[in-house]
Amino acid sequence: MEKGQLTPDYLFEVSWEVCNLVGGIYTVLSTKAKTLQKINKDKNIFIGPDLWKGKESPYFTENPSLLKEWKMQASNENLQVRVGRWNIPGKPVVILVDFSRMFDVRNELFTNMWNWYGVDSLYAYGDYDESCIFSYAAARVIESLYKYIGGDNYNVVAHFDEWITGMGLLYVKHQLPKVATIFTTHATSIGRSIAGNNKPLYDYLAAYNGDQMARELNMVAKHSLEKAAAHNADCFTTVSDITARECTQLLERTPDVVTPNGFEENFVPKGIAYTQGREAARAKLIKIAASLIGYKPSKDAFFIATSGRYEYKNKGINLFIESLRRLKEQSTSKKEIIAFVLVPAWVNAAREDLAEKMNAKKFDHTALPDPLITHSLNNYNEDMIMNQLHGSGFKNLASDKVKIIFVPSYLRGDDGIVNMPYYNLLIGFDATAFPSYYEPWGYTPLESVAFGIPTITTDLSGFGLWTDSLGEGGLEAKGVAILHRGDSNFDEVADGLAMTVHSLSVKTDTERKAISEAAKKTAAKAQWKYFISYYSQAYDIALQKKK
Ligand code: 1S3
Repeated sequence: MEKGQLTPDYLFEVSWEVCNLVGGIYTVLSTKAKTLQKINKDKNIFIGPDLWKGKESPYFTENPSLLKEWKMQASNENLQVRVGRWNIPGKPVVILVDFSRMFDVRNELFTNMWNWYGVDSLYAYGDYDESCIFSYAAARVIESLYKYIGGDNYNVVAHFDEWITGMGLLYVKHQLPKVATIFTTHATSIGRSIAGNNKPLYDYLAAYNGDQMARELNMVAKHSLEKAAAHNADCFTTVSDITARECTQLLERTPDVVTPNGFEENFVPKGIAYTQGREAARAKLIKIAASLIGYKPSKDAFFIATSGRYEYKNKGINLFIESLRRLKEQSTSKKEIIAFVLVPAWVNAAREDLAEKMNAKKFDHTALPDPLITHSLNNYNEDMIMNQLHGSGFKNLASDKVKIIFVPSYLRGDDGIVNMPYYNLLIGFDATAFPSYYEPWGYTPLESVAFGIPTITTDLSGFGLWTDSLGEGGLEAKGVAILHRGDSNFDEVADGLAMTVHSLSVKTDTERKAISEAAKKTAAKAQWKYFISYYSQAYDIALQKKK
């Protein structure tokens, strides 16, 4: 720590993804927690939504004696909270707030936000109301706790992640002017929307006006909230340089610090546990493939995956499938490639015919009628991934050298087919690919290399650019292959990806192990014990403003 640097006595962090596994922000918070816990102990408090409303949650262990007195006060203030610990390394204190009975504050809250900060909620839709009420409830929790602990006597930091929690930040700023506020955006909502709507985000970035684009793309409410939070925070941060440029242009405030996302090595098994984990995962991959396709893949089949939130174009899911189609049609290699698309979609249920086959004692050599997917979907005919798989002619015939399997369920260990959490399955792959078009950081490739699985990503992802910044060397040196992606080179990237997958698939076991070690070394440089210093900087910047 630098001399004179201010540190928080109390640190509150508010996110929709506290004890709620939705996407990358969950990974940021849940891996960072252990390092923060070492520094701030139980004065580091996460606040998230109580989506289980009093019922048991797999992520949370309630502890009635934690903050017992305060809870009584909170209940008198009509705050419905549970206090306990998050079931992750570091076991940080968590307050879950049930905001479901607070919706009647909506009109007054939105009016205040307009009057105080010019946040325009008039044309809001979708998840906006729920997000804002949650963040308001979380801010009320901070207000109540602040008064309870005598917050005026301490350095108190309230940290808010993503536009979802923007109103919480603005409320705290208004009610508790001595609290140092931090706003971290993990994307700009308007940048993501420009990218997702097939408009060129990068070549024309300097010409976009965020407010005008928000009107054009019907994003005014989210954008105006995000912009107000960014402008009013004592410290504004984002997760990569590429997103920082977007913030400068579209939100018209340059982040004070870039806080890249780290990882925690203790999520990765070591030694024999690693080998056993990899074998178990591989056995599961083989079983799923064999049961769908009706024959056992060769022992040295090459398993590759993409994964993440269902953002079809931005996450490069379309590009992944297209590159495999090209490989299927062009490759003369004898190597069998089995690709998995691990992207949660609108799942109805685990397929019974598949579950039955997987559990049967004797292997049945017939392919299932649909050997492309593991769960039934509510919208099979409209699903973009399914449509692309069909349109690309994937049939998963025994004779096809490239096969592809869509696993549309969240992998939490209870999906009925995989029945393993994501990390337990990830460890069994030979490679992963995340050819994103829009990716502020990109945890999926970082997680992959942390598990020693080489990955392919693009120079439009924060993680890809960070890997580039580590110096010379590509896949062999870093375990990460970076494809150059721009606004208009889809075709070239699809070919590049197909070639990289091919070249990885024909590596010898020794070569593969060397790349796997290189991957782990890259991941080791992205541990929180290094990256936490960027957060310390952010806390300091915010607290200095309160002096
Ligand atoms: C965002 O989640 P996403 O998948 O919507 O935040 C993640 C954590 O900072 C980041 O890794 C990802 O690129 C962003 O897109």
